[in-house]
Amino acid sequence: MATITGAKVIITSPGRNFVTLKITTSDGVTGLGDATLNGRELAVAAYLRDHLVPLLIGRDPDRIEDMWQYLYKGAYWRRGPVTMTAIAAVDTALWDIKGKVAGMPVYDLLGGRARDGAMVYGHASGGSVAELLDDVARFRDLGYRAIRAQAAVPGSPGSYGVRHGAIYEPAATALPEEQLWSTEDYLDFAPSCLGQVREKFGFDFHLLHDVHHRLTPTEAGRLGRAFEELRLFWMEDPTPAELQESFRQIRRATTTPIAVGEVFNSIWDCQQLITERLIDYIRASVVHAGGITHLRRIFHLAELYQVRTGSHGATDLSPVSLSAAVHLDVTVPNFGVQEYMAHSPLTHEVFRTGYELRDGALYPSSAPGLGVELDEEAAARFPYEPKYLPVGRRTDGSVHDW
Ligand code: KDG
Ligand code: MG
Repeated sequence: MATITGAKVIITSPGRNFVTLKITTSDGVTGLGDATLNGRELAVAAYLRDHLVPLLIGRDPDRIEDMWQYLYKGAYWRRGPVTMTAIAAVDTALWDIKGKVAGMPVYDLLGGRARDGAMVYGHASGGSVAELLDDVARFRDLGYRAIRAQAAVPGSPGSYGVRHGAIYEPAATALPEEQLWSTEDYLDFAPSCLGQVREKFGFDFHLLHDVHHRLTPTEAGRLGRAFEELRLFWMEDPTPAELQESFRQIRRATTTPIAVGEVFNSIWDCQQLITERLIDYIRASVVHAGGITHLRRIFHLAELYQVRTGSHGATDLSPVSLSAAVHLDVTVPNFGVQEYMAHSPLTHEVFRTGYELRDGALYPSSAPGLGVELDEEAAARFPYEPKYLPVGRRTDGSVHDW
């Protein structure tokens, strides 16, 4: 029986911070797991180094489900983003190892592909509606079949999702930047902004929009109704989702499909949303929702209720996460869409990936395991840099959901 002989936490910042766990077995096989929690990276690194790595040494890397249960139930303190991201890193690395030992890509270990590739959505944005329209045109020319559209709300410098330069990276400052936000201005602006996208480009592509948790259920219902004639693929994170029952109110108000889940870390965060069909898409991720083992459980629960998947895939999820997501995406019957923001060339100096983007879809590598390698020498050239996500403030100065 092979055993785990080493587990190393690698922190690197090639364009942005990433935490990666690399597990090595007595047979010399290695596996990678993403452990990046944007703006709170070192908490997960310490959880891994100080509390999980000592538990891994000498264990059987084959027993993935048992390892998951051991780390989850064995902690006594359950759930939470730090714990679940750390467990995810171990879980993902063990799937990678199992695939390499079996000589199979992870999608084959998961039962094989239900589709060849996973449709992705790209992020079009603009400092104005005119800029947004140009960006939507660019994504259409690139072959994307699904496009998220965000534009700066006049008078709200804290508008979510507007790219400055080639890469959108909200965790950009050494201390949190405070950004002003007006819900009233946004509610006036968003329907007309997306309306202009449909007016110019029509309905032959999927249009998505991220509200980024900024509304109340009443406001979200009103916005969803205003979006109805635009036939969105989804309205994402209309409200903060701690209060799962509040989605009943949004549901009653509108038929615009709803997607939620990027900040969820366990099945308990979405159990009610799924079983009462209060959402249409579950957006939890491999890295923040306990790894492939736990995300698969969430996706299977969702399948029973005709809720489809739409995993989070911003650039703060490393190429290891993205690869794991695509392996899972191509296997689940209830796949919806995969978020995709290309990582920067600097990030790819450290992470060598095998997935490919073609015709608006990501195709997983057929290499054994996850098909991602981390160049440790390159990683060492990019030391950690403290970076925080912004904090939102209303125009009266009080803190709002960013
Ligand atoms: O770290 C925070 C980002 O991952 C988040 O703001 C991105 O909302 C996001 C999205 O839909 O990708
Ligand atoms: Mg989002």
